[in-house]
Amino acid sequence: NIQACLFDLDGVICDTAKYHFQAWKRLADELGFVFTLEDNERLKGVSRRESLDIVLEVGCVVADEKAKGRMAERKNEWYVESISRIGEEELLEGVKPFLESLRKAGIRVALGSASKNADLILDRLRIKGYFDAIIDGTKIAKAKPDPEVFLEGAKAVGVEPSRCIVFEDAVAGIEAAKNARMKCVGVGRADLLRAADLVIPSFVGVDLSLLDKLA
Ligand code: G16
Ligand code: MG
Repeated sequence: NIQACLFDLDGVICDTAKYHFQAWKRLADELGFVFTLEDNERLKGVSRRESLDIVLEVGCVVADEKAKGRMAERKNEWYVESISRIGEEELLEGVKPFLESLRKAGIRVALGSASKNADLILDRLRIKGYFDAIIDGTKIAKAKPDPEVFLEGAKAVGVEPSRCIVFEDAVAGIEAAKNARMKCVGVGRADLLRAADLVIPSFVGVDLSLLDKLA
């Protein structure tokens, strides 16, 4: 039986990708090159520093470590500025009712995100209380597809990996779940998320019966 649900943040609970995009685009504008929404797709689930390397590669910009550190910091300041203003309305549809039903059923809930701003985002979305554990970029060393973030989540809520379901929108995240020997539900397009055990387009109408399908 499933005893815990582990959630990715960006693309599963909230569409923070658009705010990451705005901030990276602002950096690209300053550096004098074009950064598109399509380029931004490559940054999903990727850590801040790795994202910066991809952004600089798009613009063919070469920079030393010190300059890169400053760029990543400025991007983050702009990003934090925008997410500090978000509210409950940014929660993706169906997420809150599903979190509520998990709570009522006594299923443990954890976050497994690459973001170092996860705490702030959950706060702004007013859903922090639904999480028994928050494992984010401040607590892990190895990025997805490494299973670390989800294994730590399972450990934090005291549940065996085989009794956990991961909800993910990124291919690397699904791989991370598989590497952790957990069940995985892809959230998004079935053609892109083939490696998941099951794919849902969104959480609209999703209830506890989903857990039985994967048990
Ligand atoms: C998220 C986003 C990534 C972002 C990363 C780090 O991952 O998908 O685009 O680069 O967090 O974010 P921050 O700069 O806030 O530390 P996830 O795992 O929640 O999908
Ligand atoms: Mg994601």
